[in-house]
Amino acid sequence: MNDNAPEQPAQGLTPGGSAAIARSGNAPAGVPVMDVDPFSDAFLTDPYPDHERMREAGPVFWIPKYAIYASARHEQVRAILNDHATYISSAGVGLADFNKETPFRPRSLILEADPPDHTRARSVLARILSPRTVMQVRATFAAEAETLLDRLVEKARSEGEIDAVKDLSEVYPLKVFPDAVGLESEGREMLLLYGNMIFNAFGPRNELLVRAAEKVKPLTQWIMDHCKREMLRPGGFGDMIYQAADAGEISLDEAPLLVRSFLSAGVDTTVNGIGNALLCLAQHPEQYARLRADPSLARPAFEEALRYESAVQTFFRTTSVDASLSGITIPAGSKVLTFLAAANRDPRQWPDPERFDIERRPSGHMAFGSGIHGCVGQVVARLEGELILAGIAKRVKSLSLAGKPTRRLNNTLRALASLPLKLETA
Ligand code: OVM
Repeated sequence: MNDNAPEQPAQGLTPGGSAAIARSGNAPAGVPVMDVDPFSDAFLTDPYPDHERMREAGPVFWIPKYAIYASARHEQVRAILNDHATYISSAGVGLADFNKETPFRPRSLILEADPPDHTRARSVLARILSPRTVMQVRATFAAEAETLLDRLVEKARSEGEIDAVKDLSEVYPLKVFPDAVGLESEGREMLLLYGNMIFNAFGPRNELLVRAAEKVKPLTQWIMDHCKREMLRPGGFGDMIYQAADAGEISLDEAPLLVRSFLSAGVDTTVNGIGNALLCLAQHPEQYARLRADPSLARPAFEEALRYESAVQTFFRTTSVDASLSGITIPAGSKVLTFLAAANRDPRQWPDPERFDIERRPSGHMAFGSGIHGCVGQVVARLEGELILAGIAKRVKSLSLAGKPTRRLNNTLRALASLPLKLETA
């Protein structure tokens, strides 16, 4: 594709498009039916009671409103994500079926691809985001966390409270990750708007998506402009993709689209991972006290927050063949919705799942997905989470809500608009 051309928003971003209407809502025989809209404001505001109903409905169930199969249990979500040949990604990992409608943007070479295409892209990004390379940015990420948190402690002292979203969870990832990618500072707030748009675009064409998509043209133009080699600092993660193209691992046309994956997936996810972790700690003071007493719990605390309030709540797959899951037949070409966040509170998997326990060590949680598409940036995400939580634990005796947190509803992300916090500093 011509990477100078603006991405085509296609027909995909206006309400009442063909997809949802064309499908039939007739329930397949023998499959439990859940009359639920997982993309409604009510569901997104508090998904957990519905998650429980969905897990109890059965291992696999049917959602008539969208004519899709779904699973909310850990065992089945894990099984789906680990059978990438049956449950494919190249037909899109949102509600839209790329075999039936044009994707709203050129498809991601890693997210919306299957082997063998996926494998090449994945190995380039996996090397750039490997523990070894990420180690090289650790000191910089740590210094930025220290500087920002010192400033916020001052702000909390002089103003009495901070907004942990506007002052912290949106600030830190927007600084350190794009810096590491090698993006200029100017205009970075575009990344948050773009993230909000693409994560809404995995859902239906509801009001959330329509509103987020109003700015789709200038946003995609800005993003694609900044994926060009000359816009990226030599030696950064973005430039490393172009070096992989120089080495012949990927083509030069593919490089900007892989940079786009960094800019798509690398900010809004960690913004909300960190924001949600701070909310969890503010709501569980006894857990914060344990972190305060032992800041080396920052990493397991962040992990437990990912399980308990997963930033990415859902992803879809599409069956490539007639599939059989827990005795239920899912015909070829079906969209299957995996409720990652519901799997993360499945009592079949986790003892006392509704308890936020920073010493739980919840290995096997689905917040980063699982299988060949499992989050390729999880080393970076964990680093950011750890550094922020450890930096707070060292400075702040206790934290508490200074007001009611507000949500930013998104079809895929569990996101906060504001989180007023009082910080008691030593
Ligand atoms: C991508 C992409 C976009 C959104 C999310 C994501 C969680 C990847 O463009 O590759 O992974």
